[in-house]
Amino acid sequence: MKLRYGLASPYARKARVMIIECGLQDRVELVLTSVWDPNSDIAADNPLGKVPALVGDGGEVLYDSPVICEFLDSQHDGLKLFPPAGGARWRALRRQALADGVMDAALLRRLELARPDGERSTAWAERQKAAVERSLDALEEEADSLGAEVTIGQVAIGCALGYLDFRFAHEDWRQGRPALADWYETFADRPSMRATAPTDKS
Ligand SMILES: N[C@@H](CCC(=O)N[C@@H](CS)C(=O)NCC(=O)O)C(=O)O
Repeated sequence: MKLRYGLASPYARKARVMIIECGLQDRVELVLTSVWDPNSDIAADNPLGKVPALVGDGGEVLYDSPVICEFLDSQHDGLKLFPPAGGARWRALRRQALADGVMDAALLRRLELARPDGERSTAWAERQKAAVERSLDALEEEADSLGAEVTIGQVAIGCALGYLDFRFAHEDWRQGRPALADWYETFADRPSMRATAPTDKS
């Protein structure tokens, strides 16, 4: 299998963390892909033009990080990061959705702020910022229950917080959120997280 990824992408980071957590390093080749390069061939694998995309040995392609992550979890016999059923499963999926939404809003805000004068909407950027702030507050509320397990929920939350540190370091999300900050300090120290820290350098 081949994972097409970007070094700065928090969505691709989820898949890279899963590969390590699931012990699949020998089965997945990492293929660095620049989606912003006008000559990028990513659309040949993912018509949406996005990373991550997972190309199977038979050529079948999976995309969108939740799909890729659940597929990777199906490829090992260890402890599952997608709980199989019941409340634990829905909690993990909801947490993943919340964290992916933080990534979406943070990325939209960043792209909006990078627009030239006259094309930029401050109101739109502020709307995205407010969504991130509310979501972080919600995560702070449940932070005490995050430490008990490692599921796709924690993986996605860790990648979302890592992205905020990477792109919005000047706006410290830890301020007023001590429980979330404590949880993240421990989670970010996992080998899977340390091995996948985002960077603009290739
Ligand atoms: N919902 C997708 C989002 C993936 C995504 O937006 N990836 C970004 C990189 S961080 C991308 O490839 N953007 C290229 C584009 O939007 O054209 C997922 O979870 O995989």
